Amino acid sequence: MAVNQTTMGVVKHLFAKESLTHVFQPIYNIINNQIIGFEAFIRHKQIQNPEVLFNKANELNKLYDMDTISIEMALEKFSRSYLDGTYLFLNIFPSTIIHPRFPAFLHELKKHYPSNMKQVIFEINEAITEEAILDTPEFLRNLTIVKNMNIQVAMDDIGKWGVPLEKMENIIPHIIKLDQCLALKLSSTLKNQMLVRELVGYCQQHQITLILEGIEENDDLQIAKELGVMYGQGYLLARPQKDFVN
Ligand SMILES: [Ca+2]
Repeated sequence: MAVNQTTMGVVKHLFAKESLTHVFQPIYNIINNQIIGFEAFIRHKQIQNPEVLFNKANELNKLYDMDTISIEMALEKFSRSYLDGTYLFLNIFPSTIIHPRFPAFLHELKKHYPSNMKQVIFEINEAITEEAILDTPEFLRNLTIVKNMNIQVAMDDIGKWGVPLEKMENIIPHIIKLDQCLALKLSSTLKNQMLVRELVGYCQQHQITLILEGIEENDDLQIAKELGVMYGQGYLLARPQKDFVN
């Protein structure tokens, strides 16, 4: 009993607001060099590696709690920054979206931050372990609740595990984010150039905004522009930072 209580106390503390913080990475319109938004990345004060953190949360069955605490904290900070016309990109796991408490959580968010909801974009993480969730009726039903609240939906990490075009037809995202594996050495990798060009065409046809992640070299940025990419993110443009900087 005593052991259990101690363990529970440790777990609770592990995912408490006091243990968590964020860094924010700007996302740019690469044509006019303006910031269009920021992606929030969760950081833990004791667990430095985010992957270790997510695995730990998963193992302790706390992924939903951590995901929703993270979303609320980032939005709370964003709401105090008064960044009109700028978007806040929030990572979310498919398992969070299908959680029974998720619709109520969304209503609470809307109650507290009514004027910021239209600035929120949920980035649905393409974690390979949760891929099957994307096809479930619960997922698509709760996604409709998200969209009806004027929250935009982005599909994250496209290209990392292949390009799930059939999933996009179910999800109908507003945005897709191309994984950094496509940006890396883009200027010298013909295969990736062809894929990016194809996806730019697909997005134009379906009125989806495309963002290329992981731009680190100027040559790759220039090629991305030539291929028709309008929005980008990556160390070359700006690193994640402690606050929103305009
Ligand atoms: Ca992301």
